[in-house]
Amino acid sequence: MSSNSETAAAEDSPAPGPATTAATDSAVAPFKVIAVMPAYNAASTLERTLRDIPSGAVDEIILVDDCSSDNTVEVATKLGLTVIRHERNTGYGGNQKTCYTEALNRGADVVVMIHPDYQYDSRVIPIAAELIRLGNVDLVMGSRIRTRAEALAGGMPAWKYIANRGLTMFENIVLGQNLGDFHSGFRAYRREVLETVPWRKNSDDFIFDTQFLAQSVYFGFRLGDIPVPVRYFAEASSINFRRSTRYGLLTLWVMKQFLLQKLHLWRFRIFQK
Ligand SMILES: Nc1nc2c(ncn2[C@@H]2O[C@H](COP(=O)(O)OP(=O)(O)O)[C@@H](O)[C@H]2O)c(=O)[nH]1
Ligand SMILES: [Mg+2]
Repeated sequence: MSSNSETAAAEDSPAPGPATTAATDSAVAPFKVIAVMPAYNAASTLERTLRDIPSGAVDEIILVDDCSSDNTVEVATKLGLTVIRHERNTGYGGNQKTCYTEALNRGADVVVMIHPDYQYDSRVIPIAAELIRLGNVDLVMGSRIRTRAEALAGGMPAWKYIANRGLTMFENIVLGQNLGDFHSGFRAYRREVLETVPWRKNSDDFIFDTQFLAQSVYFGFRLGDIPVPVRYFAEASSINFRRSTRYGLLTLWVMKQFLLQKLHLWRFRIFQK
């Protein structure tokens, strides 16, 4: 074989490596990163959350205020964010629906969701965006649980830790994944994920998050995670035992829906495009 025919064969075959997007193409293409913040009474923690975002890491920050009773809107406006205000409280899922609609309308290539309650380490935003830009994954989850000792020392209540471990293990098995934490509030998405997943059909409540992950797996997107240390303090965590229990039971229901849908035994709206 001459070296010429080897070159021709190499040109025909796809480039090696994990990326589906050619790295050279994405390196030159403009790549718009938008951070979205679903906010509810976040006035006292917003500025701290923003301060930790590395400069130049995001092109725009959209804050959606879900009819807070504090002055979240005034603080966010003063800090120069793009602010959208709900006239009535729609819930955490409803808030995210507005966040993603706005981010897509504004041309985001990657959307990073971060809570404005200063719970998640916002310094990792560019790392999550870069993993998506490189083509390694389509959706990045921030895992709050690197080790048990670290999670508990960081202030995660023991009952939350135990519930999280049980649910995450079960979800990994059902969805065929290997994520460290299925219930984190730090998430980054490739635009195509938001364009494909029918998240508008999801709940307006907290279970929106679990539905979204099950849908992402169902539609064939690649999920990955990075360690994101969290802080626990009064303003950063308001979900009580009762609400968490309801959320846990609904998570099991979403897993059941996923299995029935995958096995063609039933059809659920949230898995219909
Ligand atoms: N829209 C809306 N968001 C809420 C509500 N309660 C909490 N959130 C938001 O949901 C996110 C998670 O709530 P949080 O109390 O921090 O939960 P935890 O950290 O998991 O205990 C935060 O960004 C809150 O701003 C609510 O009633 N409505
Ligand atoms: Mg929180």
